[in-house]
Amino acid sequence: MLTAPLLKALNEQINHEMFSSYLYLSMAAYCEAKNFSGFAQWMRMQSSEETKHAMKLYEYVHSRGSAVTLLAIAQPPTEFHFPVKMFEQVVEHERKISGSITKLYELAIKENDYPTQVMLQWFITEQVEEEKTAVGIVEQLKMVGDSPVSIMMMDRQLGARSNG
Ligand code: OFO
Repeated sequence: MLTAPLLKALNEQINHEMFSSYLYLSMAAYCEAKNFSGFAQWMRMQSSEETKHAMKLYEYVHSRGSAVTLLAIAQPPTEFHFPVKMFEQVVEHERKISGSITKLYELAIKENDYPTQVMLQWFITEQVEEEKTAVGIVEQLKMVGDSPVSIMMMDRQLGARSNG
């Protein structure tokens, strides 16, 4: 069984992951409405990846004989500054999530919960990858500038993402 503080923190992390999923889905809807279907596709895949992260934690909590409590998901913003600032927002958000995973890991150490520490190592590695990907897109967007042709090319490139 998980200790009460760890269970509470894991429930909160599930909520952060679900909010991430909501945030990226909102970005997808925004891109869709602007007819950037490639950017929208990338965001949809990112959203679905975040749901998987939440479910990974959900399954883990149950595998430890505890029960998940789902918390209310906050409404995400609906307006974004396309495209550079929107991706900068993704980077900023992922850094925040990395911070909450780190806090969770510190708590697992404090609670002497070794299985949770091992489980969270997957998330720590994943966050490095997520931050790197988002920073890479920001850099590319800055490089190509705001010419319509470049944006259309980026739209096509990001639209090729099929895993989430
Ligand atoms: Fe994008 O992060 Fe989940 O964990």
